[in-house]
Amino acid sequence: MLPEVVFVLGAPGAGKGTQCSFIAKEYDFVHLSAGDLLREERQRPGSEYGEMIEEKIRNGQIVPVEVTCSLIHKAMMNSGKSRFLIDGFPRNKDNLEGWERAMSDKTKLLFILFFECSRDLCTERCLGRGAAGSGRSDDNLESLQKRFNTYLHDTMPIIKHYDRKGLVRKINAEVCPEDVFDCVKKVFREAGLEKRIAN
Ligand code: UP5
Ligand code: MG
Repeated sequence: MLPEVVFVLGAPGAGKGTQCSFIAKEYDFVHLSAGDLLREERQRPGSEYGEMIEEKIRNGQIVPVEVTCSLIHKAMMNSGKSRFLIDGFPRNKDNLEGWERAMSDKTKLLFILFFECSRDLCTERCLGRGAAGSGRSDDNLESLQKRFNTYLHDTMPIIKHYDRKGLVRKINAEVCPEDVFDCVKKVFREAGLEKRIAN
């Protein structure tokens, strides 16, 4: 059986990471955040990509797919599991085409979870997280403006591409995390994905 993948998309701060943690606790899915994998690679001593990744992240630009896709692939293989939430990827045409070249034959894409949240609310959340000490070099107003431009110009077309294929499951992310998760559970139920059996 091919490994199964759900892509998780939405604006910066929409709550992708928060919801993926909830899902991974209750369902048999491994949460792989492309952003977290890139931040780890940036910190890895001897990484040839560290500086490039930091530069891209601070400027809200997208890292070339060869780097991101190979980190995702490696994390999938190392997990030994077969169901994955891929959080924050694919974000542009380069990501999409790179994934299709390298991974689409090796995986089954189930659907796209799309968290919809206004720019103002997302900005407030990310700035709040920055003020609370996230340590993220992109949780500041200047980087957030760039992240949003990239999201609107590069990522929205990818979401539309999947929507035309009937794969997008849109969720209102403007309510409290528990209420967002109720909608996520409904999507999983409708897709026939059961909760992990407690043991
Ligand atoms: N929060 C969450 N849900 C809430 C709710 N319902 N109500 C109130 N508050 C809520 O949440 C953000 C904050 O909001 C938290 O404080 C949370 O408690 C609160 P989070 O769950 O972290 O949201 P998320 O959507 O994951 O936000 P994140 O900032 O991680 O989104 P981005 O998409 O901007 O960040 P990511 O880490 O994916 O990418 C960062 C950068 O990496 C990109 O800009 C890019 O430069 C690079 N990148 C690539 O180049 N390629 C990739 O494939 C991926 C990333
Ligand atoms: Mg995140």
